[in-house]
Amino acid sequence: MNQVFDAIQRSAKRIKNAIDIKDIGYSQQENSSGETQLQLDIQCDMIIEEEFSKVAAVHTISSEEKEHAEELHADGKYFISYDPLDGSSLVDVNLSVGSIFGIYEGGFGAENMVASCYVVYGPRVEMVFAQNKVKLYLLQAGDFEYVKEIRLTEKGKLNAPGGTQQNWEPYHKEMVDSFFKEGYRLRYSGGMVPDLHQILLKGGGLFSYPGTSDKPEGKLRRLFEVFPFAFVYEKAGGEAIDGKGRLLELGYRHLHDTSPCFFGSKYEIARVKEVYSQNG
Ligand code: FDP
Ligand code: ZN
Repeated sequence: MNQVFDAIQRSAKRIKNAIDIKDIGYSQQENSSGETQLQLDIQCDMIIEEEFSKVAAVHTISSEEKEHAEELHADGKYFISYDPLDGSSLVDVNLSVGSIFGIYEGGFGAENMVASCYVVYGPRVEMVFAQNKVKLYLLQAGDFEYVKEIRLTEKGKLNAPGGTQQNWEPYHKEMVDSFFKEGYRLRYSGGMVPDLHQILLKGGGLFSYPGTSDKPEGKLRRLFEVFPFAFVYEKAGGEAIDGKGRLLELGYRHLHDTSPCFFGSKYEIARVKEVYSQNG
């Protein structure tokens, strides 16, 4: 696992660099010197693939950017799903973006998950690694330094409701409003990584991305986004559900399957369960 962790750290530093130096607006076009440039998310995908290729313990990787999984080392034990640059459209407006990693042993699937990790590229680069505990690291002078353990409180103050409101179910809207009526504050940047990171570090709250009339299975991808964050939230003392049951008890049929998802502290998730068991 240490080698996997090291490979993620190396990837994160290279991705940070790629974000910093990337020419804006030249994606898949010729740049001023006549060479074709790669889209930033593709470039980040290649960086991660390159770093995991060096780790013999990694059996297979699956990227949000690619349709199929790719075997790297037949004798390895880890299967890693990753979203190389989540929220990549936010780079253009200089908001935070992130990389997400789900680490499985013996095969993909929530039941095989043994660790997960994400990196936030914001004013600072931070990494959160969840195994038995959830630990925060900060990139400082070229290295990731341990900062602290992250624990969620029982009840938070932030509400991050995803999805197009126009397509929300009426009971979902009522539930979201009920939190605002209780004094919760809206925090939603449109980047899953910084939005969930904020709730974790500010003690708690609710991030929701429900099934909607146009997308009954939600938008966020199980293997690349939902399972890794569900693992982080549970290990930090919170909960992660699809409306009724634990996200980490969901299976998947295709690598790119999505799921409605709710991440939060215990108090908020109890309300989601109450509302969704009566309606969903
Ligand atoms: P994006 O499509 O910009 O990569 O990965 C999906 C995601 O971003 C998440 O980061 C984010 O939480 C969500 O989409 C935002 O979706 P909406 O714009 O529908 O709120
Ligand atoms: Zn994503």
